[in-house]
Amino acid sequence: MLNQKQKEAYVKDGYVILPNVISTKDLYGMQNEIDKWIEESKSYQDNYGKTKNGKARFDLEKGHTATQPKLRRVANPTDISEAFRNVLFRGPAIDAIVDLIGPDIKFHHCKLNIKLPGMETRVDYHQDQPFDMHTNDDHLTLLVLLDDMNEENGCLKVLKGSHLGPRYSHYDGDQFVGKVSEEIQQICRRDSSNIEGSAGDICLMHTWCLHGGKANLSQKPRRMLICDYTSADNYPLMPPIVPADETGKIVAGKASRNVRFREGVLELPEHYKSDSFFGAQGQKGTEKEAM
Ligand SMILES: O=C(O)CCC(=O)C(=O)O
Repeated sequence: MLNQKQKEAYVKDGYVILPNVISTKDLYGMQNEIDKWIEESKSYQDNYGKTKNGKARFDLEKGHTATQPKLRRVANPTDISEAFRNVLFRGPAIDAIVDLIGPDIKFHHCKLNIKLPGMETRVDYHQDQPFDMHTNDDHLTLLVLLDDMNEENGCLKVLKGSHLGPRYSHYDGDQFVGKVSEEIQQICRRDSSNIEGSAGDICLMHTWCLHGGKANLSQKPRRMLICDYTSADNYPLMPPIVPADETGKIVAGKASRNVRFREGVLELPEHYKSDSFFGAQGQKGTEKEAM
C-alpha cells in the first residue's frame, strides 16, 4: 500500500502521513459513536465506565459540566464499539502497517483523544514505548484523524528523526511522569513538525518518536484515534498500562512463538494511579484520586 518514498520517509523521519485512507462510512461510524459518548458524558460529574484494570474508561477534563462537556479521553474504544473494531482490526490502515513492520502484526491497545473548543488539555512531549516497553522496536502508533487537524485546533507535533535516539527517561527523580525533561520539551517545542491533514487521513509514527500537542485554541473540534501495534515477535515486558479486551490479538499474518530481542537497557514505567496518562503528566481530571 505504501510506495517506496513513503517507506523511506518512515525510516528517516520516524513518521509518514497517508491521505484519505479511512472510508467516509467508517469515519461517520466512529464520529457518531463519539457524539453519543459526549452526549452521555453530560450526565456524569466524575470519570466513569470500567476498563479491564478497573480504571475509568471515560476521562473528563477538570471543569466538565452538562453545558460544557469536556470528555478528553476514551480508553480502548474497541472494547465497546464495532465502528472502532472495523477500522483498527482490519482494512486499509492494517495493510499500511504490514508494509512497515509486517507481515505479522499484533494489536496492543488504543485510545481516543478529544480536544473540544474551550478545553485546555495538551499533551507534553513523550515517546510511546516507555509506557509499554517491548523486546524490540518494531512497534508503531497509528493515528487516525477524525477531524481536519492543524496548528489552531491542537494538531499532533513530532520531532523528526527522534526515533533514532536517544531513548529518554520519562521519570522525574523517582516518579514516573510520562514525559521527557523540560530541557528536551523546549527543543521539541522549538523544532517539531505539525501533523496536519483532513479527517480520514492517517499517520504512522515510530514508537520512539518524540511527540506532543498544544491545546485546541479554535472553535473546531479535534478528535484523534491512537492505536499501538507491534510485530508478532515483539513481546511486552510488562502488563499493559491501558489493557484492552483484545490486547495481543493478531490483526495480520500469524502469531509467533519466537521472541526477537534488541540489545540495550530499558527503564520500566510505573503503572500510574490516575485514569489516564494526563494525570501522570500533571493535568488533573475529575477523578477523586488524581495524581
Ligand atoms: O492528542 C494529541 O495531540 C497527542 C496524543 C498523544 O501523543 C498521546 O495521547 O499519547
